[in-house]
Amino acid sequence: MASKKVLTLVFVKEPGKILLGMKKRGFGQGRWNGFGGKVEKGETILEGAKRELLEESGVTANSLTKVGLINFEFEKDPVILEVHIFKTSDYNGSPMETEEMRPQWYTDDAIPFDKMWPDDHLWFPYMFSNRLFEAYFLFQGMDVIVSHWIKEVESL
Ligand code: 6OG
Repeated sequence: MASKKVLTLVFVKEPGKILLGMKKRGFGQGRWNGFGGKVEKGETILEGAKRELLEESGVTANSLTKVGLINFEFEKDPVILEVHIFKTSDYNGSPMETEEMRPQWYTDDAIPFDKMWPDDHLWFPYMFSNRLFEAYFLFQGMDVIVSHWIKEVESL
C-alpha cells in the first residue's frame, strides 16, 4: 500500500530574483531548491512551511502564497511525496547559511536548472507567471523522470 508524506517547499521572491538554497545534506543534497521539509504532527501545512523556511534560511514569512501541489513517486518506493509549494515576498530577516542550506539569490533569467531537481524547469514557468498548478512526477532514481503531467488549476 502506498503511503503519503506531506512536505512543503517555499520560495522567497523579490522582483526579478529568487532565493534558492544549496541543500548541504540529506534528500536532494547538492541541488539548489526552495526551503522546506516534512509537516509535523500537530501543525498545519502553512505552519510547517513557515517553520522550515525559518529553520533553513533564517527568514520569517509573514504570509505565504500558494504556487502548486506536486505528487512525487519513485519507482520501487511505496512512499508518495505530496509537496505543497508556496512563495513569499512578505517576509522579515536576511537569508543566512544554516546546517541544511546555503542560500543565494538568482536572477529570474539565470536559474541553475542543471543543478536542481529535473522536474523544476517544467513547473517554474507556472510559478513565474502566477498560474496555480497540480503535477505528478514518476522518478527512476534521482535523475530520470519516467512519466509526468502538469495542469493549471483554478484553486488549491
Ligand atoms: P527534507 O527531506 O529535507 O525535505 N523535494 C523536492 N523538490 C523538488 N523541487 N523536486 C523534487 O523532486 C523534490 N522532492 C522533494 C521537498 C525535502 C525537501 O525537498 C523537496 C522538501 O522541501 C523529486 O525534510
